[in-house]
Amino acid sequence: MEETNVARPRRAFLVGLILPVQPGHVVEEHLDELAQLAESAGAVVVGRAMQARKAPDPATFVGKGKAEEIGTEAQALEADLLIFDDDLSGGQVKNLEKSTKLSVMDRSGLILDLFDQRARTREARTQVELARLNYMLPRLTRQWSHLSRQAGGVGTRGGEGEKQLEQDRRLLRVRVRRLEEDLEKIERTRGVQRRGRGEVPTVALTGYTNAGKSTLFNRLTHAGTLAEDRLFATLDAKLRRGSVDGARSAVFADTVGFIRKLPHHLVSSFRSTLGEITAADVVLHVVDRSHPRWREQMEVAEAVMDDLGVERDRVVTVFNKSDLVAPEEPKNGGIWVSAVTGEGIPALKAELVRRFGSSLAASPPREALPGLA
Ligand SMILES: Nc1nc2c(ncn2[C@@H]2O[C@H](COP(=O)(O)OP(=O)(O)OP(=O)(O)O)[C@@H](O)[C@H]2O)c(=O)[nH]1
Ligand SMILES: [Mg+2]
Repeated sequence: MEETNVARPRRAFLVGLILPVQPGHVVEEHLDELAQLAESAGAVVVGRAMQARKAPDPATFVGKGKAEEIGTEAQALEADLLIFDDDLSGGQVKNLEKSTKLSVMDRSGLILDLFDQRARTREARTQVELARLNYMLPRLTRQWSHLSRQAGGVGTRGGEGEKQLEQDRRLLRVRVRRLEEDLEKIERTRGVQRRGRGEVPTVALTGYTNAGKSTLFNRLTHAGTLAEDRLFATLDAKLRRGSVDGARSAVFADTVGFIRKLPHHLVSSFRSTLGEITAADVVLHVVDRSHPRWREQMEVAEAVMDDLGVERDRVVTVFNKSDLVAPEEPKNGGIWVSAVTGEGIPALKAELVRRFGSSLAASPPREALPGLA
């Protein structure tokens, strides 16, 4: 008899909706990425379905008949989970679970699960919990009354209907306020550490998930940061000193990546981590130039940076993974590097030197820089 402690991975079936604004080939690509997200979260993807409609069905997102069809097909593949690429309402989740007899989640919920798995520090955990509560609040339906225990540790079972729902909401809001206060404290500490770094310029690495930020960070700072072919390998901002020009150095910050359809609450909850980007002297926008959709990925990252209030003139575009790009492709429009082979790194450092001019630190002792890894 075989016995194992490892839980059987969830078997996921993916669902996308083709809309007038979202043609079939785009939905295919979004589902490819959704599959990567699901696999990064430890699930096995067993199949996918798409439906073309003028608009989502308010009750079941896809059509009612289609939902039943998907349920049958997914069960035949022994799926235990349906993942929808777009946001679902609480009511849609409830109806879909009823008609398919499978658990149902959406892309935002999946990203939150993935972040949950990755969060290590108190800051990351607090931010993820806050994002999750903000995600849950508008989706609360009566069937979710178990939430009251999760949220407040108060075992209020057996309450009825609307009253129960109202109580759940109140508990969640109280918890949200607590978390926001905690985050403000953490943010103040970060601010103090940042000021402590004084004259040493900061360079933040940002960009789409899997672009190669951590690999480039390691190359620039000789750090051993986790770089992986998984989405959202990095959650916490990580700081480390790196030399840019002989004896002169800067503080580099590796940060969490972005993705399309990133839940809005996640971005706002990650304010303190993303603060490293807002506060940096120079922001390196790392782009996986070998990715077929690099242009769209760039736009997604640029939109988030705009949201965060990062002025474009602080941003240097870094086209990474040049080793995977056909040699005949013209290498213009940004700084081309390969974080893996080291190609282009001297040009990148030269650009940093040019931007910092005389403000580059003449290497103050390491211990004089608080908050570094
Ligand atoms: N061929 C090639 N692969 C690269 C290069 N840079 C990074 N990679 C690979 O791309 C994958 C993702 O790299 P990471 O550095 O983890 O990417 P990231 O942007 O930090 O990703 P997240 O933290 O998940 O947002 C890894 O498998 C790296 O080995 C490069 O220049 N060339
Ligand atoms: Mg990373």
